Amino acid sequence: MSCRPQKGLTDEQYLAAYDKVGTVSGAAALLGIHKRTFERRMERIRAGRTLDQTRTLQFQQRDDEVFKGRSVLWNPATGEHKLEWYKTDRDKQAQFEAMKQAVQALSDEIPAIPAIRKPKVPANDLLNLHVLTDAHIGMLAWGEETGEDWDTELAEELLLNYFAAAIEKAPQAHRGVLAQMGDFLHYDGIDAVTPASGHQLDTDTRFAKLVRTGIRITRQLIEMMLSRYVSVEVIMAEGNHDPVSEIWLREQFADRYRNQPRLFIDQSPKPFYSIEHGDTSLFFHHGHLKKIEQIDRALAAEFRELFGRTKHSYAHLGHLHHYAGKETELMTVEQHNTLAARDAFASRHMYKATRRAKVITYHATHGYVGELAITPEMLA
Ligand SMILES: [Mn+2]
Repeated sequence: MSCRPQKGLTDEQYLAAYDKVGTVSGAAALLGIHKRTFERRMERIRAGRTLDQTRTLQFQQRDDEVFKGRSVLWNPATGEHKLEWYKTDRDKQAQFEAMKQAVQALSDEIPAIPAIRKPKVPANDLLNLHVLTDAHIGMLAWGEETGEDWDTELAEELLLNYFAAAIEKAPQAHRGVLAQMGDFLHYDGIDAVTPASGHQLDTDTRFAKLVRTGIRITRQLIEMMLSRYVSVEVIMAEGNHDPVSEIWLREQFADRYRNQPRLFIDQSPKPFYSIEHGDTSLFFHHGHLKKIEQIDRALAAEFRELFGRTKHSYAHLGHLHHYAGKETELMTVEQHNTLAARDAFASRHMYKATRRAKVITYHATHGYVGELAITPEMLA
């Protein structure tokens, strides 16, 4: 129950109190009101927006109140109305609606991720697959020891330069797939070790910084994809260096871009992934659980239906950093190079591989139709 009208204080009373005491807090205390209430009212008075009338004359029902009745106290001798009570109750539904509106208003203030303008690509049957595997961001390689330098900063610079060039030079395709095929981050937690075997890893950074860098790079790659392709799919495959990080990367980006209808982020927690493009199917696996010799059968079994309804199938692996390709009776399998430099471990064991990344173009009906390869030297 509420009693209206309130016996509100007049502008005159505010000004008098201030004149008398000389400070805002003193005047507020004198009137028995909160200091902030006093300040707000003084602002109104200075702006010429008096509350005198509205305060004393009007009963205003709030949005979430229901008017229930009115009581009047009057003098039986003179018939004069002395006081009026307006009885209200909170309407549950209206209260809920008001709350919903408040929440809505709050979220209106959170800047939405600006929609990336849809590129004008004539409809065609092409899909560009951007393969990016074993970036090993966070790894430290010292050129004198390994032949080439690598650290977090170099990784970020090279990946973004590479990707800008690849996006620009790749043929026009309606559909784009970013296959980030694992070991994107060199280590997976506070300790710089491989999660499965605990091998000590060489790193130049702190994990929190690595997380931030990984997110920043991925966001830019995705946005470049969206600016180039009408429809974009992103795979972030678990690697043996970053099985946990790939989970939060996938989940975080799926949530961040939940209102992007042109973008699909594969959130599958299984270490095998697929894309269907007309009669063409593409499969992905980091390469730590199945090797190139067994991967075709494993994928045909895992994706039995998709494999069965498509005519051309291609499997993509990373993990070993060197190139291998073969065609089996089931599918064409490729193991991909990386853009990253070798670490001391690889260099001491004389693992040698070309640094390279590719964009492979597939046709919905004809399968593989071409590719673009870029090495770090080409970007220098
Ligand atoms: Mn690996």
